Amino acid sequence: MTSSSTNLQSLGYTPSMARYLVEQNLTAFEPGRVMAEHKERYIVRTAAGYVEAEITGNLRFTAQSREDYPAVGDWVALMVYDGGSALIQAVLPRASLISRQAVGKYGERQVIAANIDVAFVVLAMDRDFNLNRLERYLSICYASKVTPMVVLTKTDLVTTEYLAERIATINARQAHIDVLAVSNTSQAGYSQLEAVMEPGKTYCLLGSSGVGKSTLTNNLCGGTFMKTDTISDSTGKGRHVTSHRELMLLPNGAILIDNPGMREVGVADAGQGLEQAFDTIAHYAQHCRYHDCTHRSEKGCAVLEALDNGDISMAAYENYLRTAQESAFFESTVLERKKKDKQLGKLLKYYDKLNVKGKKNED
Ligand SMILES: Nc1nc2c(ncn2[C@@H]2O[C@H](COP(=O)(O)OP(=O)(O)OP(=O)(O)O)[C@@H](O)[C@H]2O)c(=O)[nH]1
Ligand SMILES: [Mg+2]
Ligand SMILES: [Zn+2]
Repeated sequence: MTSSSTNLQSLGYTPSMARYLVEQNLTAFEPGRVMAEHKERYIVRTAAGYVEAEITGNLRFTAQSREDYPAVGDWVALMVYDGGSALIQAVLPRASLISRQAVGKYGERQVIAANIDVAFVVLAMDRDFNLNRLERYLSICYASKVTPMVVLTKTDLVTTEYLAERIATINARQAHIDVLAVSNTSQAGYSQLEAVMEPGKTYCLLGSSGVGKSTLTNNLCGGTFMKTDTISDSTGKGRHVTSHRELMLLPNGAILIDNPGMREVGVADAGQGLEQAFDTIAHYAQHCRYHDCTHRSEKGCAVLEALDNGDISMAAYENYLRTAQESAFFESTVLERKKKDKQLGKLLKYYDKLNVKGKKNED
């Protein structure tokens, strides 16, 4: 274990977590927060310092999916051994968990980070700006019970008028979202950004590759912790500079998680998150004639009526339908898998019985 002691509260530790350890008879273990993960090895920060840990065999055995494994931002109970190795015994209950549809694996989730208070959805002003993508991020955040905030970067590359026009475009489609604008070059807008960050609260950066998440992280940290890179204009795609997630305690007392850029923002089962991200549509949907209206062709559909009247934009409507369809597809894939697992379970039981019978016959 390395030195650099810290008090756990400054990392976001709460009294309810301490109570949980007592209730679960875990007081023999040390609490710590997962700072980084690499192939099932975790850097955990405890009151005494940093330690590299693995999970117990039992935790691995009982895990039903990726979500049961520790994620960056998780609080864990671990046993630290002499010599510095450590085993994670349990993952403490999470206040929130950001996950998305895993790229190329339908019905599976990829966990992004745990115990996040606010997600900064980062959009760069040069070429990254895309409202549909923003709404997908918002669906993910709301579904994860994380408050989203938009951070526009690279404002030094555009005029004040252009920036104002873009902010107005966001506000027109998303009335309730806070929008901040910064330049990582001039640090314009940093004071407003730092003003919203509270000590002991955890923030994470979501956004495409190259929008300036790590540059922002480094500037807020006051040093170079995350690698950043200049992506040449012609080959803007296909290069991800950040390859892992990392949690950092900032000088202002807030906690920040930098993430690798996302090329695909796939929503898993967004559920209520969808209604929050598309709140205008959800508002009209309450007045549809049919309770299970799909807002595509039904008579008495208040959403289609609002679309006709221009109260809902075609772009928002289309993005809503696409995102809702994706969410429904995720749910049906999960259900199908559960059904198959159940069938397989029954089959296994059947073979077990045969086996028992077979053994009896041998006696
Ligand atoms: N002009 C300008 N350039 C910026 C700004 N922020 C970041 N950059 C540049 O954009 C490039 C990419 O920045 P990164 O911070 O590495 O981007 P990232 O979002 O961390 O990218 P990934 O790690 O791949 O997800 C670097 O060359 C930065 O110098 C900004 O506000 N203005
Ligand atoms: Mg990065
Ligand atoms: Zn409808």
